[in-house]
Amino acid sequence: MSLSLNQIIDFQTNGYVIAEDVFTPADWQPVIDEIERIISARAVILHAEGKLPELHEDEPFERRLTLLARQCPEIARQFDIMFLLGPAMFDFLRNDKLLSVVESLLGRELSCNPIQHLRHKMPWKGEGEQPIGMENVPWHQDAAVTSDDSEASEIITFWMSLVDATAETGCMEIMPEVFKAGYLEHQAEGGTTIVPTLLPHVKPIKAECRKGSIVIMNKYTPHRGTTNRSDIIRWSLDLRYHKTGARSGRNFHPSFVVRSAANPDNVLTDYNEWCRLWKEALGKPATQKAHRV
Ligand SMILES: O=C(O)CCC(=O)C(=O)O
Repeated sequence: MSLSLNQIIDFQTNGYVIAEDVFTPADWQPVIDEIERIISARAVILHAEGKLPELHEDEPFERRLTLLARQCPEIARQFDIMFLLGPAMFDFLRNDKLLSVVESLLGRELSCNPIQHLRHKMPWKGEGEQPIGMENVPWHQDAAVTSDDSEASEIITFWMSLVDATAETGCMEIMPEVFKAGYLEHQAEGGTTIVPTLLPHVKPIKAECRKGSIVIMNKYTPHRGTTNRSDIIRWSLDLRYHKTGARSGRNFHPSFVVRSAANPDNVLTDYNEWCRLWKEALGKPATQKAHRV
């Protein structure tokens, strides 16, 4: 599914667009099944080690990890794409519907950017309840998590939720049009975030969307995560793509070609090679900063 001309114009005007209902449940299910298998496998090991008393085997995808992590936070550690390296996730990074949307904005020569995450934002009822897992990501531009040698690269963020993303489950908040100001200085204090005195006085929008939709953002669009006040996990993916040949902003992690009209043989379809590239990159000592600050 390509974006419509109006959606492309909205993206160019506002620095974001929400493409609703791109995916059907069938597109997600292999990824969800894979995540569930990984959770079960970790749970069995931690249970055998005596670290996880209750397995909660009958709980659904939207709830089980919270119940397990409350007993044993270790189960949710390094629960991200580059550590899990699942074949269904590799397939999803190359999903045809997704790539057609990406192509609408970036053209025919596409690479998957290594800055990509699977997130499990756990419910938090507020003061009085111990939060588990990921904190809210504060106001930032994604350019701040790329190296400055990639300034000229268009690196576009494709954020999608595996459950409905609402104000209650913790959808993204976005500042429209601000991308035109370019890079705003960030600070490390408080988690890579725009220097508070530089934060634009712009009313943010709540990027609520149904499961199966994509929130697409320019790399200079300020956005932040919000608290999940529901009783389900807000599972989401944030993927990035860039034009093949452009700098990725993380040259020490692997980019790979996902679509090419000019050189179709360069498209990486080999799952084992993808795993090898990540393992090799993560096996090296970290010598460069991942964030600009
Ligand atoms: O998923 C979230 O809550 C934050 C994600 C985010 O900030 C990003 O994708 O850049």
